[in-house]
Amino acid sequence: MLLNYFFRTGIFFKIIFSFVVVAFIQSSAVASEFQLGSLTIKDPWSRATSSHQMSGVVYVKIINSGNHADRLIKVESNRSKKATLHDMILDGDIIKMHSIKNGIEIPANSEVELEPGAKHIMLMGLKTKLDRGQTVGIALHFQHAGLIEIKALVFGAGSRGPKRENIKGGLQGDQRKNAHRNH
Ligand SMILES: [Cu+2]
Repeated sequence: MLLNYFFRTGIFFKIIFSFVVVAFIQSSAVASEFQLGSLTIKDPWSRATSSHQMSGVVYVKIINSGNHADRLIKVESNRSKKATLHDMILDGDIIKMHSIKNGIEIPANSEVELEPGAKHIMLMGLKTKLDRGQTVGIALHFQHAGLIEIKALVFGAGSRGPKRENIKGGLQGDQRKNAHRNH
Protein backbone atom coordinates (compact mmCIF):
# COMPACT_ATOMS: atom_id res chain seq x y z
CA MET A 1 0.00 0.00 0.00
CA LEU A 2 1.21 3.44 -0.87
CA LEU A 3 0.11 4.90 2.48
CA ASN A 4 1.97 2.14 4.33
CA TYR A 5 5.09 2.94 2.36
CA PHE A 6 4.77 6.62 3.34
CA PHE A 7 4.39 5.70 7.00
CA ARG A 8 7.40 3.40 6.93
CA THR A 9 9.66 5.87 5.21
CA GLY A 10 8.52 8.84 7.26
CA ILE A 11 7.46 10.70 4.13
CA PHE A 12 3.93 10.91 5.54
CA PHE A 13 5.17 12.87 8.56
CA LYS A 14 7.38 15.05 6.41
CA ILE A 15 4.35 16.00 4.29
CA ILE A 16 2.22 16.72 7.40
CA PHE A 17 5.08 18.70 8.92
CA SER A 18 5.46 20.86 5.80
CA PHE A 19 1.71 21.63 5.90
CA VAL A 20 2.03 22.65 9.54
CA VAL A 21 5.00 24.88 8.73
CA VAL A 22 3.14 26.56 5.86
CA ALA A 23 0.06 27.10 8.08
CA PHE A 24 2.24 28.59 10.82
CA ILE A 25 4.00 30.97 8.44
CA GLN A 26 0.66 32.10 7.02
CA SER A 27 -0.89 32.71 10.44
CA SER A 28 2.10 34.63 11.79
CA ALA A 29 2.41 36.74 8.65
CA VAL A 30 -0.81 38.70 9.12
CA ALA A 31 -0.59 41.34 6.44
CA SER A 32 0.55 44.49 8.16
CA GLU A 33 0.90 46.67 5.11
CA PHE A 34 -1.85 47.79 2.76
CA GLN A 35 -1.45 49.91 -0.36
CA LEU A 36 -3.94 52.40 -1.77
CA GLY A 37 -2.48 54.54 -4.54
CA SER A 38 0.39 56.48 -2.97
CA LEU A 39 -0.83 55.72 0.55
CA THR A 40 0.69 52.92 2.61
CA ILE A 41 -1.32 51.78 5.61
CA LYS A 42 1.14 50.19 8.01
CA ASP A 43 0.79 47.96 11.10
CA PRO A 44 -2.82 48.57 12.10
CA TRP A 45 -3.37 47.21 15.60
CA SER A 46 -5.90 47.12 18.39
CA ARG A 47 -6.13 46.15 22.04
CA ALA A 48 -8.00 43.34 23.70
CA THR A 49 -11.05 44.42 25.71
CA SER A 50 -12.91 42.91 28.65
CA SER A 51 -16.55 41.87 28.30
CA HIS A 52 -17.88 45.00 30.05
CA GLN A 53 -15.92 47.44 27.87
CA MET A 54 -18.18 49.12 25.34
CA SER A 55 -15.45 50.68 23.26
CA GLY A 56 -12.18 49.69 21.64
CA VAL A 57 -9.34 51.45 19.95
CA VAL A 58 -7.34 51.04 16.73
CA TYR A 59 -3.98 52.58 15.84
CA VAL A 60 -2.24 52.72 12.47
CA LYS A 61 0.50 54.48 10.58
CA ILE A 62 -0.38 56.15 7.27
CA ILE A 63 2.43 57.01 4.88
CA ASN A 64 1.78 59.32 1.94
CA SER A 65 4.54 58.94 -0.66
CA GLY A 66 2.68 61.08 -3.18
CA ASN A 67 3.00 64.75 -4.01
CA HIS A 68 -0.55 65.60 -2.96
CA ALA A 69 -2.04 65.73 0.50
CA ASP A 70 -4.95 63.47 1.31
CA ARG A 71 -7.36 63.31 4.20
CA LEU A 72 -8.77 60.45 6.24
CA ILE A 73 -12.40 61.51 6.47
CA LYS A 74 -14.38 58.51 7.70
CA VAL A 75 -13.84 55.14 9.41
CA GLU A 76 -16.03 52.07 9.85
CA SER A 77 -15.59 48.71 11.54
CA ASN A 78 -17.20 45.30 11.38
CA ARG A 79 -16.73 44.90 15.15
CA SER A 80 -18.58 47.96 16.42
CA LYS A 81 -21.79 49.85 15.77
CA LYS A 82 -19.86 53.00 15.08
CA ALA A 83 -16.26 54.08 14.51
CA THR A 84 -14.96 57.61 14.85
CA LEU A 85 -11.69 59.51 14.69
CA HIS A 86 -10.54 60.78 18.08
CA ASP A 87 -7.76 62.95 19.41
CA MET A 88 -6.45 63.58 22.92
CA ILE A 89 -6.01 67.04 24.37
CA LEU A 90 -4.61 68.21 27.65
CA ASP A 91 -7.22 70.25 29.52
CA GLY A 92 -5.46 71.49 32.66
CA ASP A 93 -4.19 68.30 34.26
CA ILE A 94 -6.72 66.09 32.59
CA ILE A 95 -6.27 64.36 29.26
CA LYS A 96 -9.52 64.43 27.36
CA MET A 97 -10.66 62.68 24.26
CA HIS A 98 -12.62 64.43 21.57
CA SER A 99 -13.86 63.53 18.12
CA ILE A 100 -12.12 65.01 15.09
CA LYS A 101 -14.58 66.84 12.88
CA ASN A 102 -12.74 67.49 9.62
CA GLY A 103 -10.77 64.29 9.39
CA ILE A 104 -7.01 63.79 9.62
CA GLU A 105 -4.78 65.36 6.99
CA ILE A 106 -2.04 63.17 5.53
CA PRO A 107 0.38 65.74 4.06
CA ALA A 108 2.30 65.02 0.84
CA ASN A 109 5.52 63.03 1.30
CA SER A 110 5.04 62.49 4.99
CA GLU A 111 3.49 60.12 7.50
CA VAL A 112 0.92 60.34 10.25
CA GLU A 113 0.82 57.86 13.10
CA LEU A 114 -2.28 57.15 15.11
CA GLU A 115 -0.79 55.98 18.40
CA PRO A 116 -1.47 55.68 22.13
CA GLY A 117 -1.90 59.08 23.79
CA ALA A 118 -2.65 60.77 20.48
CA LYS A 119 -4.99 60.40 17.54
CA HIS A 120 -6.81 57.08 17.31
CA ILE A 121 -9.76 55.27 15.78
CA MET A 122 -12.46 54.74 18.41
CA LEU A 123 -14.74 51.74 18.12
CA MET A 124 -18.01 52.72 19.79
CA GLY A 125 -20.47 50.03 20.82
CA LEU A 126 -18.45 46.85 20.41
CA LYS A 127 -20.57 43.94 19.17
CA THR A 128 -18.34 41.41 20.97
CA LYS A 129 -15.20 41.81 23.03
CA LEU A 130 -11.87 41.96 21.23
CA ASP A 131 -9.56 39.04 22.02
CA ARG A 132 -5.82 38.96 21.56
CA GLY A 133 -4.85 37.43 18.22
CA GLN A 134 -8.12 38.33 16.52
CA THR A 135 -8.39 40.87 13.74
CA VAL A 136 -10.64 43.90 13.49
CA GLY A 137 -11.89 44.90 10.06
CA ILE A 138 -11.56 48.61 9.42
CA ALA A 139 -12.67 50.60 6.40
CA LEU A 140 -10.71 53.80 5.87
CA HIS A 141 -12.24 56.45 3.62
CA PHE A 142 -9.81 58.96 2.12
CA GLN A 143 -10.94 62.13 0.42
CA HIS A 144 -8.89 61.51 -2.73
CA ALA A 145 -7.58 57.94 -2.66
CA GLY A 146 -11.00 56.51 -1.76
CA LEU A 147 -11.78 53.43 0.30
CA ILE A 148 -9.53 50.69 1.62
CA GLU A 149 -10.40 47.82 3.93
CA ILE A 150 -7.70 46.76 6.34
CA LYS A 151 -7.33 44.30 9.21
CA ALA A 152 -5.99 45.39 12.58
CA LEU A 153 -4.37 42.74 14.75
CA VAL A 154 -5.54 42.66 18.37
CA PHE A 155 -2.73 42.81 20.94
CA GLY A 156 -2.99 42.46 24.73
CA ALA A 157 -5.02 44.89 26.83
CA GLY A 158 -2.09 47.09 27.88
CA SER A 159 0.01 46.68 24.77
CA ARG A 160 2.03 49.51 23.30
CA GLY A 161 1.77 48.00 19.84
CA PRO A 162 3.65 45.85 17.35
CA LYS A 163 6.86 47.84 17.66
CA ARG A 164 7.05 47.01 21.36
CA GLU A 165 5.54 43.60 21.71
CA ASN A 166 5.34 40.22 20.11
CA ILE A 167 1.74 39.09 19.67
CA LYS A 168 2.40 36.07 21.89
CA GLY A 169 4.22 38.02 24.59
CA GLY A 170 2.71 39.47 27.72
CA LEU A 171 3.12 42.91 29.20
CA GLN A 172 6.61 43.97 30.11
CA GLY A 173 8.25 46.85 31.93
CA ASP A 174 6.69 50.20 31.13
CA GLN A 175 3.96 48.46 29.15
CA ARG A 176 2.67 47.25 32.53
CA LYS A 177 2.87 50.74 34.02
CA ASN A 178 0.81 52.06 31.12
CA ALA A 179 -1.67 49.22 31.24
CA HIS A 180 -4.34 51.34 32.94
CA ARG A 181 -4.41 53.72 30.02
CA ASN A 182 -7.11 52.98 27.55
CA HIS A 183 -5.83 55.23 24.80
CU1 LIG B 1 -11.23 57.74 21.85
